[in-house]
Amino acid sequence: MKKLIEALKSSSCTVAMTGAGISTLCGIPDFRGPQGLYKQPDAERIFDIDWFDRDPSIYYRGTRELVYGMRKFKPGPVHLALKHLEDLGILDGIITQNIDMLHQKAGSSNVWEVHGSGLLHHCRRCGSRKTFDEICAMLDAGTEVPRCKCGGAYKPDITFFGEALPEQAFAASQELAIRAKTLLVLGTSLTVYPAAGLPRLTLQAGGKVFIVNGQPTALDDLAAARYDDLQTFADAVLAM
Ligand code: CNA
Repeated sequence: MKKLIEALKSSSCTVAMTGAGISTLCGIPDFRGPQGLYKQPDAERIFDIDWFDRDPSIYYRGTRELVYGMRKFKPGPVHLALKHLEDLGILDGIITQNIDMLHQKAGSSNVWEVHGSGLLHHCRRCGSRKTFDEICAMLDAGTEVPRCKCGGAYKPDITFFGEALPEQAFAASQELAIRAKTLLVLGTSLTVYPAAGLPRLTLQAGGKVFIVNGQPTALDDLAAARYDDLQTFADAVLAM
């Protein structure tokens, strides 16, 4: 990790782009890793907007633990390492594909959620709004699918497959990726577009990309360096 740590010390603008892999260290399964959700049959339907509109119970059954059990998860070593980099004045921002809100729980301040989060839910029929806690209360009371008075199902403001990304978060992420002299790509398979295209913006603008991921990614050949182990990355950063 020496090359990466040296780059962090000398970089004038550093940005992290994170994926589900960093939260496996907190006990939250990812999609495509060795123990990922996609090993289960029909898992691809859980975050699919067409399936949600057809049968929202697929989403609510599939995410009891992942989204609504999230209250029990705590930030892991990579979340803490990124907060540490911010405290050192080294990290300018975080682009996350994660929906678990753990960067905010770790205390990081400039976090852009390119796939949204479950903090708010909206009715698919009339657009009325409920908070995460209100939806949790409905689920805790035994509701299978939280519904609005109008009968529509509440959907989290998480970007499902088939939906557009939140405009403001994506625009801010593009800007950060272009400004970054060093982009840390952490725990993502880089397969979900358009977010997966962000590191190419850094490269095109002359910045360097460092990848830490347990499995190969399509960008490995263009990276300044790549490493497998997120825990080793976190340990090296926390020792700075
Ligand atoms: P992904 O496609 O599941 O990829 C995760 C990557 O992380 C895989 O390539 C793994 O090999 C790697 N990985 C997992 N654990 C480790 C580890 N301990 N050390 C090193 N590498 C590891 O997930 P992406 O984030 O790339 O895909 C984007 C999706 C996943 C987004 O839309 C997310 O919303 C969605 N997701 C988020 C969460 C979460 O918020 N925690 C959980 C599951 C899925």
